[in-house]
Amino acid sequence: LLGLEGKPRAPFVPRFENYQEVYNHIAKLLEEHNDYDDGSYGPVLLRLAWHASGTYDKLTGTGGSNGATMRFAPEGDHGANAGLKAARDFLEPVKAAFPWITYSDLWILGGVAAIQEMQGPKIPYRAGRSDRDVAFCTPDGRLPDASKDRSHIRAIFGRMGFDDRAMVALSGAHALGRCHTDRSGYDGPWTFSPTTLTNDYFKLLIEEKWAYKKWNGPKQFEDVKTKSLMMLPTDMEIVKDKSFRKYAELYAKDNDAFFKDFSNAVVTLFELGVPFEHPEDQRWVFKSSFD
Ligand code: ZEM
Repeated sequence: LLGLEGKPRAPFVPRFENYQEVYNHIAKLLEEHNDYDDGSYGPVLLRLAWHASGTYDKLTGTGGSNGATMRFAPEGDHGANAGLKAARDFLEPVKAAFPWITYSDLWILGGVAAIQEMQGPKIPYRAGRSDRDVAFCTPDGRLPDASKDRSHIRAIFGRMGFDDRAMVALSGAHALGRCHTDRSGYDGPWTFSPTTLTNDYFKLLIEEKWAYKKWNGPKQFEDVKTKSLMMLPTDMEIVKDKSFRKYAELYAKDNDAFFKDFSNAVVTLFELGVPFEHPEDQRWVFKSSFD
């Protein structure tokens, strides 16, 4: 490319400040569009980042957030991804305002902003994902099935490389958001504050009594006291399995321990399979809108 003087123009290499601008833009949109669901697009943005990342397979090195292949029909239409169009559409004006960012980096930055803006821990970030074409779509069935048991949870998250402790920490994301009958078939939120990240998911799992919900939908649990909260069969495994339960008890008692382990596990999740140029010790920490 030539500039006005006919000299080569230096290519635009975005820096931390540029990504912080994108973060700020997402934070502003989150604040403006507070009429969605329980008052925030935050939960569905986090779910988009998780489903982009959670397809990773450590044996073949396929899947993960590099590629943003959920843009394409085979992967976007997978049952597990139902409803995530809302999150992708939310980020479209951000892509238009900052065309230099890849969809792959943008979706993960959306997840980072969602967690931080919903008062969760800082999620250090590295840029460097590139968008790939439809040929890189992952096969269906790589994301967890909520109707299954502990062996399925361990198989799915083990395939990504996670241990029991990280699996439990990551599950704490279900403090946020809700199930939608027109997406997964399940119904309701896990906590009373679904737009603020807390360790309430673990507190409720351990302290409340849970019973099967009597309805025509898929098998799920409801709290006996208020019947207004829900747990998936996979959520209940977190307190039924001895090894999982140990960590759930720790996180229920100690929000700082939860935040620390959650942040570490999410950073790992969001980077699975990405061939970064930037070293691990040079991750960026974005300022939140309330910092
Ligand atoms: Zn979820 N998740 N998830 N999850 N998830 C839902 C919603 C959300 C499982 C699952 O089947 C479901 C992780 C792990 C697991 C979020 C984040 C993370 C829903 C409801 C289901 C059925 C979807 C709907 O109807 O809209 C299972 C089986 C999991 C593991 C065993 C991990 C890990 C997450 C992030 C780190 C979030 C934020 C939501 C709420 C989305 C929303 O729209 O409110």
